[in-house]
Amino acid sequence: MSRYAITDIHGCAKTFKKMLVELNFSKKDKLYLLGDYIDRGPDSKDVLDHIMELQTSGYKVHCLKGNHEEKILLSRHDINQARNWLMWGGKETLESFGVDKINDIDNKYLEWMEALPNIIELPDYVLVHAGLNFLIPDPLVDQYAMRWIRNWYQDINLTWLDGRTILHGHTPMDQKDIEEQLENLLDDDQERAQYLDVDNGCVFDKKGKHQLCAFNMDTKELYFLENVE
Ligand SMILES: [Mn+2]
Repeated sequence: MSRYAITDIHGCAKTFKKMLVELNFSKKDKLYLLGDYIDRGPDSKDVLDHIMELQTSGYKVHCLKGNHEEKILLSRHDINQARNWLMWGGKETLESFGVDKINDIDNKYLEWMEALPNIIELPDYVLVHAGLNFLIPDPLVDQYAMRWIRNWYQDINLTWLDGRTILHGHTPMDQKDIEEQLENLLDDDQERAQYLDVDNGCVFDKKGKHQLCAFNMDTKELYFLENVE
């Protein structure tokens, strides 16, 4: 049994499915998906279909809400949000569903996204899409930050974290920077901040990115897979 984390799939359904094959993902394993399933990439509908199908056929897949899920949900009732969302890759999401308006998307997808949590706490990991707001005494109070925050590492409260590692996505990183974060994490210096960003910018066609990253939370191995969309 292994626990895996993957984030920011952003409509890259083929790459996501290929990664699960490479990982040999089975019903004995657990998969934690850290949000941003949709937008920008070519097949957001297929990403959601595949996740929901895995969940209903007995695979253990636990999903967080990302800022892109929040954005599509807000866009249903707010024209300004919708304008933003369309520019942030929402147009591609509508195309993948073959519709012109959000309200023509089957409600089961929107309800599924609406029900997603912002955080999963495990004995050894804290999972969030973007990060935590450590500028307040209890970071659990700021649910918005969990989906949106950037540049928060310098504020980490190691006492609050109590030996756990924060796993997150949201800010695309080069492969070498993810590998360096993991090295720091595995270093035995207890004073070090404990975090790992596993977003390798799968949907962005840029040097050092354009790969989907998976992290084995038990063996602490990283996997990188070139975007195959
Ligand atoms: Mn994000």
